[in-house]
Amino acid sequence: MMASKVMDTQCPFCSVQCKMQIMEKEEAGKTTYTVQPKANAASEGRLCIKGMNAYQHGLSEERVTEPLLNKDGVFTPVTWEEAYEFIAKKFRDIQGRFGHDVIGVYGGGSLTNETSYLLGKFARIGLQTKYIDYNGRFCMSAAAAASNAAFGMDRGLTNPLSDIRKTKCLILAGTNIAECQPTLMPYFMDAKENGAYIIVVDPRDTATAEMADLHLKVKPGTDVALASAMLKILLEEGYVDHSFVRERTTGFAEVKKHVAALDFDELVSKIGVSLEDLKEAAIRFGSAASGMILTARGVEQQTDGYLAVRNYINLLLVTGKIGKPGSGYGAVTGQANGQGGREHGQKADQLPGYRYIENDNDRAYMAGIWGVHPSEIPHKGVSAYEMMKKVHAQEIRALFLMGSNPILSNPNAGFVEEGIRKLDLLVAVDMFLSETAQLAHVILPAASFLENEGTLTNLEGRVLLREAARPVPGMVKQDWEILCDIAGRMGKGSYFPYGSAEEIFAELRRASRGGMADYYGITYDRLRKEEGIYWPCPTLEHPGEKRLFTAAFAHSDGKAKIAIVNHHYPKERVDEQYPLILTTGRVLEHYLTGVQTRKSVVLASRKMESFVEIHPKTAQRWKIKDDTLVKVNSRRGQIVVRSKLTDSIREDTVFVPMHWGGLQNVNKLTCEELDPTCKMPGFKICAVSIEPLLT
Ligand SMILES: Nc1nc2c(c(=O)[nH]1)N[C@H]1C(S)=C(S)[C@@H](COP(=O)(O)OP(=O)(O)OC[C@H]3O[C@@H](n4cnc5c(=O)[nH]c(N)nc54)[C@H](O)[C@@H]3O)O[C@H]1N2
Ligand SMILES: Nc1nc2c(c(=O)[nH]1)N[C@H]1C(S)=C(S)[C@@H](COP(=O)(O)OP(=O)(O)OC[C@H]3O[C@@H](n4cnc5c(=O)[nH]c(N)nc54)[C@H](O)[C@@H]3O)O[C@H]1N2
Ligand code: SF4
Ligand SMILES: [Mo]
Repeated sequence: MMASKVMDTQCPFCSVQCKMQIMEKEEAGKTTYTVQPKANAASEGRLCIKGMNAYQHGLSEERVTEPLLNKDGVFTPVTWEEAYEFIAKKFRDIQGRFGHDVIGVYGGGSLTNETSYLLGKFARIGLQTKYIDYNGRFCMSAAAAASNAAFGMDRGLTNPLSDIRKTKCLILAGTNIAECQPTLMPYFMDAKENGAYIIVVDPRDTATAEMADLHLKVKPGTDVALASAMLKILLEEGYVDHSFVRERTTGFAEVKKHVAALDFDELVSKIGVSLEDLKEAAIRFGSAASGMILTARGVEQQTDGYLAVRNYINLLLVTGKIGKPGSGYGAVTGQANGQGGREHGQKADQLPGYRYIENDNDRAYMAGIWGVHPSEIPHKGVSAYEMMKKVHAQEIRALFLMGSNPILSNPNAGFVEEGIRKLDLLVAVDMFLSETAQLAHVILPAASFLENEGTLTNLEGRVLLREAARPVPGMVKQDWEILCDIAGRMGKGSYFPYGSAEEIFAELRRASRGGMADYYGITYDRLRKEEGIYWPCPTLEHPGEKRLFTAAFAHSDGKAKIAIVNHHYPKERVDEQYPLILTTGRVLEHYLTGVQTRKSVVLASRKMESFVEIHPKTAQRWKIKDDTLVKVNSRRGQIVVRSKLTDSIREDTVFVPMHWGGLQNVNKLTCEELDPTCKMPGFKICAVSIEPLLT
C-alpha cells in the first residue's frame, strides 16, 4: 500500500517522546491513517496506544482554527488583528490602573523549549509582570527541589535509560510506568531477566506492581516514614558505603544519630507495611551490587513530597548507589517537555538555563542576553496555585494561559473556577475549547504537535527535535508567533524579532550557556544527525552528558547532601465524616485533563468515563455495588463517578483518575495545602466519604 503522505513526528504525550510515522492515504474520497513507530533511542521503536492514536486529536474537526472572541456569551470568529487589538488594549488598560503585576502568565510542560523560553521572556520583558508559573509546578516541583538540594542539580534521570538494564535492584516508588510510560516497560523486564530485584511502593496493585518481586502496599502519604524505616535498617544492618559517604557526601553523622532515635513500631504503624517486608526491601537494596530508585507523582504530589524524595535519595547516598553504571536516581518526568519546560524560565523563580531570578549574577547575565538593565527583570512571582489564589482575590485580573487546563488540573478546583470567572480578561491559547478555554474572553488557536517545530527534552535529559509534519490548519498560529505578535502590540517588538523556532533556540542556547542546564552545544543540525543530545552540553564538540555525578555532584564542594528528614503530616486528616483516603492518578488510555485524548475516538471509546476504585469490603460497608454511580464527597466538594470494586486497592483508600471534567472532576475534592518547600499540592491525599447516588 502506497501512502500518499508521510508525517514524521513525535508523540505529544508523555516524557518518553517516542518517534513515529503517520501515513495518510486518500482513496475514493476517503482518507485513512496508519501509524507506525519509528526507532529512536528512548522508545527503541515502540509506541503505546496513546501514541498510536495521537493523530486523531491533531486532525480533529473540533480543533479551534480561528481566533474567537467571546461577544455577549457567544464565541465569535475574528481576525488575528482584532483579537490582538482587544488583548493589547485590555492589558494596557488594567496595567495602567493596577500596575504591571496585575497580569498572570500560566504555561505548560507540553510546550516546546522554544515556547517555554519565550513565554518566560514574554511575561518578564513583554508584559513586565513577575507572575508566571506553569502546570509543571503540579508535576515536577517536589523532585526538582529535592534533586537541587541533594545533588545541586535537577535532571530527571541521573542515568540514561539503558542503565536500567544494568541495575541489580530497583525501587519504583509511586510510579506506574506500565500505564504512564508504557514503552519503557521492556527496560524493566530486561533488568529482571538480568537478575534485578524489583521493589514497587504503591497503595494499589498496579500493572507496574505486577512485575515486582516485592510490593510494599503503602498507606498513602507515608513514604517519608517508609524511607526512614529502610534507612534505619540499612544503617543497623551495616549496608553503608563508608568510603562513598566520606568522600562524596556531607551530613551523614547527623542523619545517623537522627535515624538511630526513630522507633520502628511507630514507623510501621504509620506505613501499613510489615517490618519483615521493609527489612526484605532494605536488605535487598543494600546488598545489591548496584541499585536505582525512581520516584514519580505518588511520592511527590504530597504536602511532604520534597521531603519524601530527599529521604529516598538518602537511601542512594548512604549505600553509594549513584553516579555509576546501573546506579542512580530518577524522577520519572511526566509531560512531553516536563524536563525542558522546567529549565528555561516558565517557573516563578527561574531564568533560562536553570538560572535563578533572585541571583544577581544570573539576572545580570540574562539582562545582557535580553538587552535590558538587570533592574528591568521582575523578581520572583508565586507558584501556580498561589497564582490562582491571587486570581480569586482579584490581585491578578488578567490571565494569559498557554498549554494548560487549570480548572481541571488545579487542586480545590471549585475555588479555582470561581476565581477564573472573576477575571477581567482570560486569554486561552489552545488547540481546543478546553473546560478552561470555555471561560475565556479570547481563544487563540494554537498549532498541534503535527504542525509545530521545536525541541523537547525527554525524561533522560535528552534533547530531541520535533519537526513540523504538516502545515497549520485554518488561521492557526505557532505559540511563539502569538507571543511575538502580542509583545509587539505592547511596544516590545524589538525584543521579539524571531522568524522561526530555530532562531529562538539560538537565543536559548546563549541564554543557557554556563548555566546548570547548558544547551549551548546543541544545534538543530546536530539534533538532526544525532539521536538526541543530553544536557549539559556546553560546546559544539561536547557529546552531552549521559550519566551525571560520576566524579562530583553539582554543589560547590562537589558533594551530595544527606539530610535529616522528618515526617510532615498533611493538615487534611480522615475523621468520622470523611473516613477514607482518596488518591488520584492516571489510566493508560487518557492523558492529563483529557482535552486531547477525549477527542480521540479510539481512546475515548476504551474509557468513556471516570470511576472510583473501592475495595469490596469498603464498598459493602457503605452499601455500594459494583458498576453503580457513587457520590464521593470531601470537605471542598462532591463528584459523581462509577464504582469499580477491586481488591487491588487498600481498604482505607479509594482511587479516582484525573482525566474528566464537570461532575467527574476529581480536583473538586482535593485540598489546597501545598508543600511548604516546593509548593506542590497534595493531590495524592484527601479525606472523603462515599455513598451510592441512588439509595
Ligand atoms: N496514560 C497516561 N500516561 C501519563 C500521563 C497521563 O495522564 N496518562 N501523564 C503524564 C504525566 S504529566 C505524569 S506527571 C506522569 C505521572 O506518572 P505517575 O506518577 O506514575 O502516575 P500517577 O497515576 O499519578 O501516580 C503513580 C502511582 O502513585 C500511587 N500512589 C498514590 N499515592 C501514593 C503514595 O502515597 N505513595 C506511593 N508510593 N504511591 C502512591 C498511585 O496508586 C499510582 O499508581 O505520567 C505521564 N504519563
Ligand atoms: N488530582 C490530580 N490532579 C492533577 C494531577 C494528579 O495526579 N491528580 N497531576 C498534575 C500533573 S502531574 C499535571 S502535569 C497537570 C496537568 O494539567 P494541565 O496542564 O491542565 O493538563 P493538560 O490536559 O495537558 O492541558 C493542556 C492543555 O493545553 C493544550 N495544549 C497541548 N499542547 C499544546 C501546545 O503545544 N500549545 C498550546 N497552546 N496548547 C497546548 C491542550 O489542548 C490542553 O487544553 O495536572 C495536575 N493535576
Ligand atoms: S504516551 Fe509516552 S509512551 Fe506512549 S507513545 Fe507517547 S511518548 Fe511514547
Ligand atoms: Mo505531570
